[in-house]
Amino acid sequence: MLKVGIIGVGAMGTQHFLRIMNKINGATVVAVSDINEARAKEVIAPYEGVRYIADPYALINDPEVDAIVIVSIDSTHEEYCLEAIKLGKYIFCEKPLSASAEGARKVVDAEMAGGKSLIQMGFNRRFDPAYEELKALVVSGKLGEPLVAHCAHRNANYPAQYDDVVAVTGTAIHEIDTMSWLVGDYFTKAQSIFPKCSRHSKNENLHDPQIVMLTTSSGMVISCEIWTNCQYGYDIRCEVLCEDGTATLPRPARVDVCTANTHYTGMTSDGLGYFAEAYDREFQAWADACNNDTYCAAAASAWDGYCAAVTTDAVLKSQKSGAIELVPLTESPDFYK
Ligand code: ISE
Repeated sequence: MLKVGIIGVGAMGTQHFLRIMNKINGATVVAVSDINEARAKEVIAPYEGVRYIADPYALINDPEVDAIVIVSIDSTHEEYCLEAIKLGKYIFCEKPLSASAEGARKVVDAEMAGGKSLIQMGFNRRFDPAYEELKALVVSGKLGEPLVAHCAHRNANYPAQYDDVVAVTGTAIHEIDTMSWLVGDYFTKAQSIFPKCSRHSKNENLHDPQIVMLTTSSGMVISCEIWTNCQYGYDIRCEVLCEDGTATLPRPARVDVCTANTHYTGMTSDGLGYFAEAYDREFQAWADACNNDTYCAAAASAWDGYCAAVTTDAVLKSQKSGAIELVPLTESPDFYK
C-alpha cells in the first residue's frame, strides 16, 4: 500500500485527497500539510490515521510517507520537488512544475542527477478518454499530416485575483502540454494576442479572453483561446485540421432536450467534475507505477513540465512585447525518451 503525503488541501487538493482515500487502489493518504490548519484538520477528520503535519518539509521527510502529492500554491512546487528528489521519493506535482523555466530546469537537472524518473506532472488531459481517442486518430496518420489546430479553454468564472500571468501559467498551460503531447512535437514560437476585453473581466490586469498562438518545430500552427470568465460554463474545445480531414474533440454527453420550439443540451461549470475520469485514471496510473517502483510512460514527466514552463515564459514575454517570441526548446534528453 503506497503511503501518500499531500501538501495543499485547497479545492483541488481536497479532491485529490478524497480520490486517493475512496477510489484509488493500492494507495492511502497518511499525512496532510496546509497553511490553513483548521481547513486541513476538517478535511482529514472523517479519516482515522491521517496526520496533520504543519511543516511541508517535515511531511516530505516523514519516514511513513512514501510518495508526495504537491497541490500547494504554484510558487512552492519547485522547492518541494527538489526536497523529495533528494530523498528519492515519488512525486505527483500539479502544474506548473515551477513558476519559471529556470526553476523547472533545476528540477529536471536534479532528477537526472539522481538517475531515476520520480516526477509525474498533473497534466490530467493525457488520461481523458476523449483526448486519447483524438490523439490516437491524429497519430495514426489516417487523416494525413496535422497542419493547424484550434483550441478553446473557457472557465465560467474565476476569482478576482486571476490575472494575465495566471491565465497563462494556470490555464493556457493545459493547452500547451496537451497539444504538444497530442501532436508529438514541441513549440518553437509563441505569441500572445489581446482582443477587445470582456466587461466580465474582474480587474485591469486580466485581458479576457486572450489568444495564444503557438508554432511547433514541424511548422504546425495552434491557436488557443483562453477565456477565464466566459460566464456560461466550463467549455473545452479542440479541432485538428489535417491534410485529409479534420478531427474534433467530442463534448461530454448530456441529455438532449426539445421544448417550446427550442433544442438544447445542458453543460457544467465544474472543471474538476468535467475531467473527473481523467483525474481518477491519472492517480490510479501514478499509484500503480509507484507500487511497481517504475514510472508511468503515459503521464507527463518533469521534462514535459519544463517544456510547458519554457513555453509559458515565452507567452508571458510576448504579452509585454506584442511580438512573436522564440521558444528555446530542443529534443528531450535521452533520460526522458
Ligand atoms: C485550473 O488550475 C485547472 O487546472 C483547470 O483545469 C483549468 O480549467 C483552470 O483554468 C485552472 O485554473
